[in-house]
Amino acid sequence: KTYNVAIVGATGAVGQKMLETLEDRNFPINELKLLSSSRSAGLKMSFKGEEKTVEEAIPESFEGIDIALFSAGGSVSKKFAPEAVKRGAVVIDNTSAFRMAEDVPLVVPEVNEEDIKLHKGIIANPNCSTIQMVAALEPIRKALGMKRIIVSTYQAVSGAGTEAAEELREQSQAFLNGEELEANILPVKGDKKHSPIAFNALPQIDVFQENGYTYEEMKMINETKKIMHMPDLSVAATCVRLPFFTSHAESVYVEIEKDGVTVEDIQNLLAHAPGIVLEDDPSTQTYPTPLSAAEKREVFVGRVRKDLDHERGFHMWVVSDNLLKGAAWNSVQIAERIVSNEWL
Ligand code: 11C
Repeated sequence: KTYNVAIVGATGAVGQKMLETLEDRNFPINELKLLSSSRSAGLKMSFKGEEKTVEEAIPESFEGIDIALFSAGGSVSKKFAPEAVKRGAVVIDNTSAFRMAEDVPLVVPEVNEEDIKLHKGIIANPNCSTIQMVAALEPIRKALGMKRIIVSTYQAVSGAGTEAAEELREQSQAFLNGEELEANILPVKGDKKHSPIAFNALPQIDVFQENGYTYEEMKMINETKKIMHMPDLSVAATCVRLPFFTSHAESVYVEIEKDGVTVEDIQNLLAHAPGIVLEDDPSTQTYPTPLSAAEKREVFVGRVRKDLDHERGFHMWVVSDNLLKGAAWNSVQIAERIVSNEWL
């Protein structure tokens, strides 16, 4: 059986990766539609050696579509996802538009695949930094229970889109030429003030909320509780943008429920968990980095240590390609599970 698939936001950083991932995975496609805003309509993209023209998204674009992957910003999803659902498509939405809505499953297949079948037309793909963290923590939670998470992130510029990546490139060149740095995009496009990212670290990802946390930090906190079905879990997050292009890295502190657990126990759980690769050997300086994880679909974990003061506390380093597992691959993975389980 084959399916009619649409990508909305096909020309964006994530949209391009969705196209590549559908091709790499040989997803059973009958017809593929590439949709975008009027600005990118007419651009050509290649799929399985064939040139395809990007079309402007309109409600009628979704006639006959079985699965629509959205990654063109929250306002586009809010406008067009209901139109797609009305026409019989299942929407996998990679924006924050519907993530916290009660009747929308928020899914990382390694954690809560079963939630997919509760969908009423829309399934939300979580924020990239949330996805890799919950994928790494799920095998630990399942075996040992979990009480608290404290996470600090080290996030790539591509998370803020292709313009942010271009800004890092231009600023880096200017910095090395001894020129003044021009900042127009980061930390947040459209916010009041901009700061250089090249050779810098910005402790702001997305806009500030009233409680002093950023929206990115609140996404990590709220989405984690929803995905893991743990409304009372303690989660704290600090999200920081760093000057590299791909992969988010995270320093994760987790407090488990069980006593007497060793570092080896945690490493064993991670080594056998789906979608996780353990790269952890201090004797050979083995640990994942943003560069080593880039262009790969898995979540990489290293630096597993026991807290020196808390018997049930563990620290670890979690790295994954933010555009793949953090976005395009997680979305395609959800589509694969829908198809294989007939959850359309
Ligand atoms: C970033 N995590 O790195 C963001 C990008 O809610 O899907 C993804 C935003 C989202 O800036």
